[in-house]
Amino acid sequence: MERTFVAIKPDGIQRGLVGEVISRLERRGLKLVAIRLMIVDEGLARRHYAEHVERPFFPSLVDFITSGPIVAMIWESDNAVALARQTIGATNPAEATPGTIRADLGIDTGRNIVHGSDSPESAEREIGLFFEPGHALDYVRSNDPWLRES
Ligand code: D4T
Repeated sequence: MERTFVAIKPDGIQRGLVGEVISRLERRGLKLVAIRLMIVDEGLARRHYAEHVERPFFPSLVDFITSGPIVAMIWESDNAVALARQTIGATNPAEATPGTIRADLGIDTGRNIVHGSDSPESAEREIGLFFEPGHALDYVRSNDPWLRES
């Protein structure tokens, strides 16, 4: 089993898309194991987006992610990182595949609704930034045999 970090960004909260985003990941078959409504402060924003520190869009990215509440989540499944990224879609909603969250619900890269870790290593790092150790729950979901053959 793999875990990935997904966050609904401030635009997703303000546009009332929390249920829609969670519903799409749930219906795909991923299992929600941790969730937190929170404000991201500047320090956390800078750590989360550290790889982009030299990019021209970095200041606006930090301003945006700190501009209102986000929903931080950990989702679990086989290949959770890849499955979540596929369900979320390409960074630019205008280039994302129809049927993905970003294509169906957005139009602009700077307001792309949701974040998903891009590798298992990133997921581990980001989960560590947003959650205390042991915060994620280990529980059995009764529909698992209907989602996975073994
Ligand atoms: P996140 O990290 O939000 O899941 O996005 P991606 O993994 O799909 O894309 P990314 O790391 O390349 O970009 C992070 C974040 O920066 C915003 N962004 C990106 C932006 O505002 N302008 C840009 O030109 C790019 C490339 C959107 C997502």
